[in-house]
Amino acid sequence: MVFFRSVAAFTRLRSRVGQQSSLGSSVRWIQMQSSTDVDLKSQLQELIPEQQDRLKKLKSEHGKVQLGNITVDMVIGGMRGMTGLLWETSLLDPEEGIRFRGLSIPECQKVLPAAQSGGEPLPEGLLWLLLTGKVPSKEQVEALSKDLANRAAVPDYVYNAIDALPSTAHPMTQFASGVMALQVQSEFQKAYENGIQKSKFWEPTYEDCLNLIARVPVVAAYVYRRMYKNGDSIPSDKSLDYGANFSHMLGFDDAKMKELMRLYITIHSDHEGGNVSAHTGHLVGSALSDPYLSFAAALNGLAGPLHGLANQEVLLWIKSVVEECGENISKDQLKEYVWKTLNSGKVVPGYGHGVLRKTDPRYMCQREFALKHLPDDPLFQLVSKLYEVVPPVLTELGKVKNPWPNVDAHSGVLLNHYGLTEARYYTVLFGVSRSLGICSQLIWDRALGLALERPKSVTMDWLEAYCKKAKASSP
Ligand code: NMX
Ligand code: MLT
Repeated sequence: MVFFRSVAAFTRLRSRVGQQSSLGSSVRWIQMQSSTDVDLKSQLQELIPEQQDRLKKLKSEHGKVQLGNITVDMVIGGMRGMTGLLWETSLLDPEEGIRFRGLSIPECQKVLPAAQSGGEPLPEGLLWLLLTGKVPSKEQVEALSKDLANRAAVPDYVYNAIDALPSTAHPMTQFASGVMALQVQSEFQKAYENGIQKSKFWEPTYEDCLNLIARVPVVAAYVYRRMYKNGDSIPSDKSLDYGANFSHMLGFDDAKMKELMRLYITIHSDHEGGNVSAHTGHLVGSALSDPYLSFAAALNGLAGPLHGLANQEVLLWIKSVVEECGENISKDQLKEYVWKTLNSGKVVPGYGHGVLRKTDPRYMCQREFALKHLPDDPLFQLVSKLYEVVPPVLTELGKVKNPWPNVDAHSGVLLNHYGLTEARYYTVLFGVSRSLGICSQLIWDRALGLALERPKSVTMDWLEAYCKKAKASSP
């Protein structure tokens, strides 16, 4: 639960958000920044002792409360449904989807500052929200935007490390290598070597995280221009916000593409802590590996086809549909194509989820963007047809727990529309965005002194013996 501090701001907010159907009849309390201080680090300095006390109290008063039963299915089945991680920045509801510090995506679109009135949220605002739990003012977002722009210098050895790879290497390999090379500048590693106190760990972590978030778009854009635009890099423009500048460095200056990039970075940033990339970042960070090491590890998880690489797979799959059947494919033909994919042992990319049991709200907001800006795009129309055709087929398959589309089912056709057609690059965009969520939580991991992650594993022998014993002792 987030609490509200400024009455005037709440009144304004309620008149803007109060009628949101997603809020239902319950009044939720949204915390607006009451401070006019535009320095994010000093805001955190105030918040951290409060949250440390809160965690201490939780542990001392409720440390022995049970959160559920672990079954053999859960141990075998990828720990699905097993509550086992503390993750402060966002929470995922299977039916409703993600909430960033309590705010749904439509709420974020309403209350976070935008580049233009009624436009998409600025990712810097979302970063402020993830870190502080408070909705920032426009001035605070502008200050954070400038801070990030001033941190964005990337040393030449990072480019050289990328250049050492063949330009045909997968963009995620090049991107993760660039992030590893950025690690040379880790403040946390230096501070740790110099014997920093545990209570101060969060401070160099904060510096590393803000530097990393500032620098990943530069590295990502370098990879794109190297692979697809003859190495002709575009320097960053410090006058632009984070999303617009990334789009600019990639070579896309269309105002709508910049809006899309702001939305894209906002919605892909965080999806609670159990997904492969977030969990990996948190796990590696729990060994006190610095944020660059942790985030590079997270990227390697994101690069898997069941996780972030699915956005690449979706566009390639859609293009294969068009190649084989044309753009004006009928629903019956499409259904046949979906079955052909399934019968060949492949998954339908962009559909299904480990937690969600409804259409992903990240899919819905991208669909709304498409309906507003590109309703006649033939690939968008194909994506819309798939939305009707795929869920009944996956339901008929009988084993899929969630037949509905996830975030990756939509992103490619939007990017493709504005000229970013190179599908193999798409997961890099996801990675840039995910730096916001993973780094925000890493700062809190160190501020709260969260423990080394070390769950217990068992063998099949152990499980069989345990179950035999449990059966024998049951009445
Ligand atoms: N197409 C075909 N089969 C599927 C699909 C799908 N889209 N989704 C689930 N299944 C299968 C799954 O492979 C499993 O089969 P088996 O028992 O033979 O191993 C069965 O249905 C049960 O899986 P679920 O419990 O529904 O899903 P799970 O939690 O294991 O996996 C995903 C979740 C996301 C990995 C899975 O739905 C999938 O492979 N989707 C396609 C890839 C994708 O879009 N990934 C992106 C997820 C979002 N992200 O960005 O990370
Ligand atoms: C994500 O955004 O990380 C994906 O939807 C996967 C997940 O939440 O498991």
